[in-house]
Amino acid sequence: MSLQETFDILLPQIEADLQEVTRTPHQSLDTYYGMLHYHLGWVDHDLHPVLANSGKRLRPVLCLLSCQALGANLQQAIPAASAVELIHNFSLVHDDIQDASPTRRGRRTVWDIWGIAQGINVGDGLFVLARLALHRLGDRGLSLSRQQAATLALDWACLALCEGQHFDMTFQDRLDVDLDQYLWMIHHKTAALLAAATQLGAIVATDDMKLIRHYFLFGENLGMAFQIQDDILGIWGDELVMGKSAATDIRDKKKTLPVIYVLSQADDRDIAGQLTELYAQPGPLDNSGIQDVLSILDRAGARQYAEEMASSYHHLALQSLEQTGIENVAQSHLCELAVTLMRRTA
Ligand code: GRG
Repeated sequence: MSLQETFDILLPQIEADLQEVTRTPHQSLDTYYGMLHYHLGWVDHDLHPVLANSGKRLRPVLCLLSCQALGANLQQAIPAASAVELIHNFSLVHDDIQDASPTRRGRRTVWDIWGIAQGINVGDGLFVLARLALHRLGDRGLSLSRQQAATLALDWACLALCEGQHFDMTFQDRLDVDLDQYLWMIHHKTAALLAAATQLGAIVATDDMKLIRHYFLFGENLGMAFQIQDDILGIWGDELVMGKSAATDIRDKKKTLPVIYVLSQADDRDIAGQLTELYAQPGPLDNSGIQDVLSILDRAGARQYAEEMASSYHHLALQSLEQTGIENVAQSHLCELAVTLMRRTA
């Protein structure tokens, strides 16, 4: 079975469970749940059914495949798969507010349509629904100790997300962010939840701590590579494919890896100085400022540097999978998915 065929089987199951978990409990709550459903890509902003971009559903797929690779029935991991996806979507709804982003996945963001107060409330609902989704692991016959391990794994990842987001926000006002600080930030903001996704799949399937650790590290390293790739796409990605304007990360002076690389070029003070000067100006950059930054990044070889860094985390991820010693179809799909993600354009 190909990876695409596996996606075609898994995605409807993930979608059905997400719909079940976020079902409107009473007609009087149609508007509130409608906002959640809007973000999840199932209705338009008048709350009419629509087939919109719901995102890649990468985390639940990673969770289910990790469970299956360890020989368990992936149905048992569905509550965990939904939980990670809902946490991810919760964090996106709040991130859009914090970043004042008007678009996500090619559509207006929740706060842009219904306002910040409602947006916060939609995010909060998604967060609680994620935890409620996870609590259903017991209904699928999972032992109490594995349920507890799963809850802890998700909670630690949520805390890491908040910590990473905190640093990401503080970085916006700083020009002295170094590589280690950047790596710590993306580890928490992004890699922690991908690590939790694969870890949760493994926890559902086994008590073997070593194996669980290998799957955790697979998700973690993949998450690092994934975020660096996101940084690259945020600067050089295709506007239409990405669903948001190109180079917005430059306009907003985000401290992404290519930028940090140039700012930390102690041996080329000229190029670092030029970028510092542009980034020290107040407010977002205008088009000519964006072009100047792009040309500096180009001259410094910043894209190549970031691509090499993404590729080294990608190799570490594949190494973690190899160390499990497991060979089966689900395991090959995990490898293939990792390779596909490195070639993604959105
Ligand atoms: C979890 C308690 C708790 C708080 C969250 C807001 C916040 C604190 C964290 C923000 C974290 C964040 C937005 C990280 C970005 C991660 C990332 C690379 C998102 C894009 O992921 P994709 O490409 O998205 O998988 P799709 O659209 O495919 O779902």
